[in-house]
Amino acid sequence: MFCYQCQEAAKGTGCTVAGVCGKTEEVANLQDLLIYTVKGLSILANKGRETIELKKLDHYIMRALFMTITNANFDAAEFVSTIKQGFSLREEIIDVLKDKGYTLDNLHDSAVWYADSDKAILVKAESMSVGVLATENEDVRSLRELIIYGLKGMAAYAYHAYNLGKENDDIYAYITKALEATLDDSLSADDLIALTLEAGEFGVTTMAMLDSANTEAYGNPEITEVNIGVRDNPAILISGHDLSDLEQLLKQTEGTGVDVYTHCEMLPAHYYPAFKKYDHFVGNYGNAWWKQKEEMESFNGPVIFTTNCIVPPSKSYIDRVYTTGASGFPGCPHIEENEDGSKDFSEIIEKAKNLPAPTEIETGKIVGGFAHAQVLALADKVVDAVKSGAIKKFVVMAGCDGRMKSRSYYTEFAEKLPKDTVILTAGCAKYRYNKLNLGDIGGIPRVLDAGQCNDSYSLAVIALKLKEVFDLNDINELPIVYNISWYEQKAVIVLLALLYLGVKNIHLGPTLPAFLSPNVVNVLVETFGIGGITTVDNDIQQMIG
Ligand code: SF4
Ligand code: SF3
Repeated sequence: MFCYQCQEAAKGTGCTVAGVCGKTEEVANLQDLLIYTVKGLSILANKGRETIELKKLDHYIMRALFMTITNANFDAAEFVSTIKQGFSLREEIIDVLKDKGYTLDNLHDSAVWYADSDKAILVKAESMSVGVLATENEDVRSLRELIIYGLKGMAAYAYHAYNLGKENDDIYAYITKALEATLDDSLSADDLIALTLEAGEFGVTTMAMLDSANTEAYGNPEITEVNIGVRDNPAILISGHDLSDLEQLLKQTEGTGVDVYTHCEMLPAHYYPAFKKYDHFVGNYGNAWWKQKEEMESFNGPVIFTTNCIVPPSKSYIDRVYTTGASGFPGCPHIEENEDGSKDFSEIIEKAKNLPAPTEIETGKIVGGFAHAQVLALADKVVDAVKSGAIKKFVVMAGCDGRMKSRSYYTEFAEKLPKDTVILTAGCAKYRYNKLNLGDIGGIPRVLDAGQCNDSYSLAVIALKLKEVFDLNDINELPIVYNISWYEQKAVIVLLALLYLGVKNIHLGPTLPAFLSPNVVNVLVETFGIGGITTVDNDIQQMIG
């Protein structure tokens, strides 16, 4: 195996024996083979995109990409079965293409390879020709993987929007175009860079689509105090990013005596008006994903993962872990979706009834809900605070959290920021500083949480609006600096989206991606002023002055 897609890649270069994330060699290889298979399917899709119906295939590709995101799915059997599903879809599309008179000679191996048994699939998965290292030139490999990781993030966000009834064929067309391009040896580095920027453009489109899917279904997030304590009822903990799963769980638990709590990236669900009507939607339990072992242990009730980030569960609670959507873990029941998108969570609810209430690990409240509509409703106040000098700078600290000790940098950074600065955040990165009590500036909290990582889109909308209000030509003239932390591939699409919007001088930490070769880093530095982080004092001096 060779995997270097996340921030915790072994030795800062790549995992080669087993994943630091807990992914086995077998699963890593199968993920590569699934990506290889969807590249082949993309070649076929691109041939007929203008003339044939591709919805089923596009949905398959979207879910397959999402399954390979760090910490989403650890289930080898699910990857084997998804690859086999790819074979059937391939046969279907080949038949349709042939019927329409397309010639299908000399297809790339990714579009024709076949294995007639699970064992043969595993043998193919081990082959070096399907993995990341199949591309020998490290710069080409770097750019290809940067694009693929961006596509994984894009697919994840598109999947959530799709679950709420929104999709966009242009996004699917870009995904298959880009996947095929990652096999094309005739493309130059410049071609691949152009394709990377296009990923950013479609990243913005996808996040905007998800934003409208979420807000049209559940209303605009509003300032909300979220309880972080517990009640004395049995309960279910829901984690991940999928709001439609949460809605279904809330409806099905209503009146059962079972409470529902959010974990990690599901916290922002509390900010949506539509979920406030559920009295049994009690609060948020715990912190970012990497603390889940201790927190899920003390939660006592069933846990449902709707997406990443799963940490391989301990024996003490694995029998109460469930997955759904693109997530999976061997031995944990997977709640399948019915044809109409509905899911039956009754098994989990029954299980909860027989388990003790959560053990209290903290008490109090945290405040969030500062997505674009809420911040723009406060625009006058914000603009006045900037004009009067009460707010000197906004610091975007969105992104992911992770288990590396060096991430204490972000807590210290937040603590040491001058009192006339406001942190704009989104994603699980917030858990490094959202319970610090950093105060407010004239009633505006110093930490404004827009929501999940995809709600980084909200931060971009806010920046663009401020640019308009202050009558500036360039988004970079705003008093906003970016100190973003990343972990997995959703952060890659968020970063590419910000670059597409013209944001410069983003600091990215706690380390730069292992998948960026030195030459690709140079391009990002020269073109976009991207930099890493140093020490808290240095960086505050440099970013805030
Ligand atoms: Fe390693 Fe990250 Fe890949 Fe897991 S996802 S195998 S930790 S690089
Ligand atoms: Fe966190 Fe996994 Fe990225 Fe959605 S939950 S931000 S790491």
